[in-house]
Amino acid sequence: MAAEAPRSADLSRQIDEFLDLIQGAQTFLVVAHAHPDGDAVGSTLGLAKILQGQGKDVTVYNRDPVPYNFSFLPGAEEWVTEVPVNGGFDVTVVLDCAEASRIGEEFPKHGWGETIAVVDHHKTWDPGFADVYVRDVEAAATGEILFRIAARLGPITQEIAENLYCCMMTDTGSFRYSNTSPTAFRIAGELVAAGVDPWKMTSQVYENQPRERLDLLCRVLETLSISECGRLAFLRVEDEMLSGVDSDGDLTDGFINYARSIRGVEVATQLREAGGGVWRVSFRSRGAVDVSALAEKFGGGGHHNAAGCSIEAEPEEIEAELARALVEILGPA
Ligand SMILES: [Mn+2]
Repeated sequence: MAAEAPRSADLSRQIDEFLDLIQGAQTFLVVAHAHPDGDAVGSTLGLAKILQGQGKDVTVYNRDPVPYNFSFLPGAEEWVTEVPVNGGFDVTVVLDCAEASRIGEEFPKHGWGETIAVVDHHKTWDPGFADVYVRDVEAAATGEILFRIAARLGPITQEIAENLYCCMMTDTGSFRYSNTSPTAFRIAGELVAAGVDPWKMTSQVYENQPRERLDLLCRVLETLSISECGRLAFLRVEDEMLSGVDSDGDLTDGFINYARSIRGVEVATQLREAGGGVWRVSFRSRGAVDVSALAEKFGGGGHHNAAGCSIEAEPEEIEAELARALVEILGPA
């Protein structure tokens, strides 16, 4: 397996430090952000397989269950959604986020392990959270960084490859977004060479939808509104729409892309009821606008093209406030 050359001396040093940490430890807790997406699930299960291949004991935890379309991934059956009580872990590895708040309220201030390590590609991070960081904001996915780590440890098994391919495929929007770099294609190629069947991955992740998802999409698309200037689109997901819909995971994942796909729209936002008058707000931009900066204004964060935050207010107020903030960023039409 040809290892992808390190992007920078700094990344290489961070990976060395992470590998040293692994060698000296035996029991691991692996966790990613709540509401896990394909990169969070694939990197969690991929790292578990990498560590197990080194003879380590691994507990795979997330506050939320594995979404239905990722449950085929190798190792998904080991995923637990309860904080292990008598863990006593040597190391907790936090993936695809670099802040305690994104893991969920249950995550104790100092983690469960002696040491916390972060592997992440988000811009937003908390420098006081972990002991060891492997951060590369140029990486298309957290799975891309894990590929570099795995390649240092030995051959990439099919089980590792399927999980890391899931990371690459989902975080690049099936190799369509602007983060689809030559490196992303090269790594995806290595993973296919290691045994990944691209059609199997596509069909499990994207063409395995319950009928209820399309029914829900119809209801959510009815809420579509576009600002006067035509550059902002809003979608809303209300609890009521979800009543009677029974599924593991978020059936609304990806709906926001329909709003962004409208000609002239620069930023799409989706409001989702999160209980207690709080709305979880997601942003997707076409590229001109850095929505992570926008999300940070409201206490959230993310990437240039995809970010989110939570706001407590009436949905109409939130939409009006976001429209004002966005027009300020975008300038006059
Ligand atoms: Mn990611």
